Amino acid sequence: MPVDIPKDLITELASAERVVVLTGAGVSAESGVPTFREAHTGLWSQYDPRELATPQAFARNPRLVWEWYEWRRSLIQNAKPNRAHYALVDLEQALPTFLLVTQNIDGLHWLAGSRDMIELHGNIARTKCFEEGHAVTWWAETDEIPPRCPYCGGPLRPDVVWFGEGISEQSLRTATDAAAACDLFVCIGTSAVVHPASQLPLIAKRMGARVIEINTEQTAISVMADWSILGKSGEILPHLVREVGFPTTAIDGAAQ
Ligand code: BJW
Repeated sequence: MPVDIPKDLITELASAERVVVLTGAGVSAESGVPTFREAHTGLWSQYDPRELATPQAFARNPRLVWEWYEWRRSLIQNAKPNRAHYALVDLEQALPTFLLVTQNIDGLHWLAGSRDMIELHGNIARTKCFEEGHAVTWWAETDEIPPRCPYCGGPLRPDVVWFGEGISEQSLRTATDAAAACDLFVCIGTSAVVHPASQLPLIAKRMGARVIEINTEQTAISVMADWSILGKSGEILPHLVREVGFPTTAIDGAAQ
């Protein structure tokens, strides 16, 4: 049974002109994609990010890092968008100005149908050259792991943003400008501890926006949020879309 959604939140969303949504790994949890920081189940409870998600780790042991991302790719390839992903498509279609900023690299928002979106931390389905950054869609299959860049011979890596690497300047500027100009900022399924994504709700709040959080737990931003709704995003979001009276997409095949 979904939780009660406060009436003033429903009114706020129904009349919002500019909405920015920030999503994190929790949104894909109900699709079977593991989160990062949850005790016992999060990837970082089992794997050391310093050995797998930094450019230094890749330089030290490119094979280990490549194979770990191949394993993650195979998990993600089998995942389907869930009801939270589809509810965000409904919001994009119903609201006058909407931007989805996701930290997720799994491509599930795109697969669900979101289009006004920024993938801040890249996309695991894409590959690029570690040395020169060439975007690569094809490479010669040899015994070498990781494979080599067809343009310069450098090792290939996933096109995701590792710790210590910068976010694309254009994506970050678009996300920051939208956060500063929105009237409602919605943070969903993120622990909100990773910089610079974690700054976006703070920027929005400072510029006068109201902030909604939807998460199964309290997070770093719960205290500053105007509404903090505890629960699964795949349950809360469709319920919220219905309560506001926006058209909803019934997706029977969505992951629960
Ligand atoms: C549900 C749910 C359900 C579960 N429904 N909810 C010291 C201070 C400040 C900053 C730094 C610092 N030292 C270093 C930094 C910079 C660093 C950083 O922020 N580190 C912090 C951890 C301290 N940031 C960077 O390096 C970034 N670059 C940068 O800042 O450049 C300039 C710079 C460089 C160096 C130093 C200083 C400045 C780049 C960050 C890149 C992050 N990359 C990763 C990996 C991507 C590739 C991959 O997937 O392998 O991105 S790390 C990982 O964390 C991934 C995620 O996108 C990101 C955020 O995680 P997220 O999505 O919030 O997941 P969780 O697991 O944390 O939370 C899930 C939430 O869902 C939980 O709250 C659950 O409760 C909830 N939930 N089920 C709703 N059903």
